[in-house]
Amino acid sequence: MSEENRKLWQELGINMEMHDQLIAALPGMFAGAFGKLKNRPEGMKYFNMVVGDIHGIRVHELAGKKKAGSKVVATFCVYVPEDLTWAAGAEQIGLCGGAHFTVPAGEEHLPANLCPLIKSSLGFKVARVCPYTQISDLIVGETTCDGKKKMFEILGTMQPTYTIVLPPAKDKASRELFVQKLKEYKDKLESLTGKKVTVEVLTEKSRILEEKKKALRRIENTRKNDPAPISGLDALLVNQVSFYDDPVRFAQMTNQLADELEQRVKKGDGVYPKGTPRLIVSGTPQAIPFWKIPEIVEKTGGVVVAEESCVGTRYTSTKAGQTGQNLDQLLAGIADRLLETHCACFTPNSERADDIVRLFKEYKANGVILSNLQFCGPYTVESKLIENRLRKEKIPFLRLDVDYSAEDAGQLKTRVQAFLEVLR
Ligand code: BJ8
Repeated sequence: MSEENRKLWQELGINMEMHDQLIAALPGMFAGAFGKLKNRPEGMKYFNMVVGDIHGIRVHELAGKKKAGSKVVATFCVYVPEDLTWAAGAEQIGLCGGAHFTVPAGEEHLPANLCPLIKSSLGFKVARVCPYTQISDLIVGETTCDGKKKMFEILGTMQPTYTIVLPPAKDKASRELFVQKLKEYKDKLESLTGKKVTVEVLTEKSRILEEKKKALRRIENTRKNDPAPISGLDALLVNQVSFYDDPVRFAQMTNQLADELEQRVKKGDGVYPKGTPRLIVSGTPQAIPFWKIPEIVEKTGGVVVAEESCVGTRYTSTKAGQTGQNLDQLLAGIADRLLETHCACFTPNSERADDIVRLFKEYKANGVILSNLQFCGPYTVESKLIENRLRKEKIPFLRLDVDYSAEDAGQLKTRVQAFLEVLR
């Protein structure tokens, strides 16, 4: 651990004692999930390095940008448009919220019977163990679910926080409301950075965002092949890094990985033998360092080939690269793009079931794992409708309600093992 890192963390007000415990635990967690993977692509070295130095290089980079006059905006949801944030002259990073480590700190302010993602997210601030939270000038929340929107009120008492109000539906009136809310967010950003969003810059940033998404789609496309050229664990890691890495460098490194995977596909080279049961994982996001589901699946003889999740296709499938004659048109285009993100916070949300069925077919999958975080109202309740649809389509599925703690791992493993037996 370099002295520069420690100096920066101290300057950011990190609780060094707790942070040391977190940093000490991460290599073991990473090795536990990724250590035994065979035939990992060379291109994964970059992503390993980024995660291996998760609180180092990138935090220094952001600190340098702040010194040069930029601002840092931190988010928890794909409904906060990166291109708009970038166009106002700020950096945008997605905060993790995937660690059990910070759940107890979150529970100091939140009920225990709440989704672990919400508790973990607030816990990072309460425990002061996340340099990304500490370095951010503004945390931008959204009203996707009740737990989150109330959590942002508490977070707002600890750090400057702004909440984008989302409509609960996708109809015309909801769209108009959302466009209005995006305009208000643009104004907020402009007052934060002192820079005006222009048509030219927003168009360019939207193009950069589409380049990043395109690179991720290339990786996804290779996973449609049997044998899969990359494990579900590695593919998830790439998606997780996409939320906090520099977008241009990320696209470049992801395209390099995609070149390698496309070569593998040509040669029929895979990470697991041809015929390994192929699974789609669908449900709540798998934020870093939550690797539990693909880890269990791939250690019990299956392979995850796609994620119907915001850390996955729900994010990558919405096309950026918006164009328009004026800012109103561009913002309307961004609203349309985001409203194609089929999160369970919307009603109705039948498109999500369509997406799962489509992915099952496109990725030549054998089954679907419906993986929802415990106490997540929107996803666990919507699960019933998804299950009905999958039964109708005769698609085998397994529903798992999961927690961040290691306690349910044994039971989950037994259930996944039994499911894979049925698929075989
Ligand atoms: S667009 S999925 S990133 S809201 S799991 S906190 S819903 S109780 S994370 Fe999400 Fe945006 Fe939707 Fe995607 Fe609430 Fe459920 Fe917890 Fe959730």
